[in-house]
Amino acid sequence: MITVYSDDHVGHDGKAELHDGKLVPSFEMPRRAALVLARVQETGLGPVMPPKLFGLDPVRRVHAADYVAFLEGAWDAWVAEHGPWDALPFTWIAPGMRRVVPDHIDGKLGYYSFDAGTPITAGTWRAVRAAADVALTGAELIVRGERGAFALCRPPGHHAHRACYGGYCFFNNAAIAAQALRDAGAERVAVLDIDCHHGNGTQDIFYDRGDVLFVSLHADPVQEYPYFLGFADETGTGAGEGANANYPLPFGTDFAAWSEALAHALARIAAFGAEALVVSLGVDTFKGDPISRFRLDSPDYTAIGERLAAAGLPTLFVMEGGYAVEAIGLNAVNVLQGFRA
Ligand code: Q9C
Ligand code: ZN
Repeated sequence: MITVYSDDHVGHDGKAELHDGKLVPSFEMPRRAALVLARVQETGLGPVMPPKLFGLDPVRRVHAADYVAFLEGAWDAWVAEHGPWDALPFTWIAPGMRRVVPDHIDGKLGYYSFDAGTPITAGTWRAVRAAADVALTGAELIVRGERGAFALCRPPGHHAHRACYGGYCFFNNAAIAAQALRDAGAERVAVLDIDCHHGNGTQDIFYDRGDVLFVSLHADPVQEYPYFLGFADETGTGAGEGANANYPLPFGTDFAAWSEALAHALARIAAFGAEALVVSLGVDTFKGDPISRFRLDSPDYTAIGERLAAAGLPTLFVMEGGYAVEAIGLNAVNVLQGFRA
């Protein structure tokens, strides 16, 4: 299986995030992608290629133009105001307030975000652009007939909405890839999100569309981030009614229970008649993950890959979360090896 990877992520290197009332070192760090890449190379999964450059047009197919422009200029605007320390928002729009775009960068950060865990740094723009190119290059491999491809994206993307960042995500790489597959002629595309957190951004981007099915297995939002989306009664709206399926699972979920939900998810995907599958591949379902509460073990990821292969669809894997850094390479590449076997 071909892996698409760019070094351009390394400059996205947040110092800290708000966690348990403290500013702690960012869980989402450059070493994550480096270790996944190392494991790809060690295991001989297949060739590693750099992304092609697609520009921002395919990004704007799923993200608002003003949001993309904001991200491009955010670091410079922040530095001009506060100097070169990570940009973090501290206030947001609540019900009863007005949705107006502020002039000041501090207000803009709140306007375009939903949490205080997602720093913008000097290298963020370069990294988010490269991650989108990585995903788009992976999508192109699928269009050209590859049965599977791995977009080793960093930063991750599934929490990013059309015009809003958070959850360590800026551009929604999986959504950009799914849209690119549609634009290349696939009539129906499914996105299966197996990150431990609900893919709120991806769901929202496709919520009113019947051509892209979104299916997600994740920790129940009554217990876990992102808290405000990802419930089982969210089934889509308008033309998208019936094209969204959430499988919220409790803290402590092990592979047996997770696996049952996967069977339901795969049945939904089969019934939808997708021509291609995008997998939002988070491995923060691992029992050793420092911020998640599921109990999957490393060999389970191989079994997941086998199950995904059995779905029989051309499949693009897009890297999302996973914060047990020492195990991230093993767990992520186990999925890919299971798929290939
Ligand atoms: N104190 C992804 O896995 N912060 N994002 C949790 C709790 C948000 C995870 C911190 C976690 C976002 C792509
Ligand atoms: Zn996650």
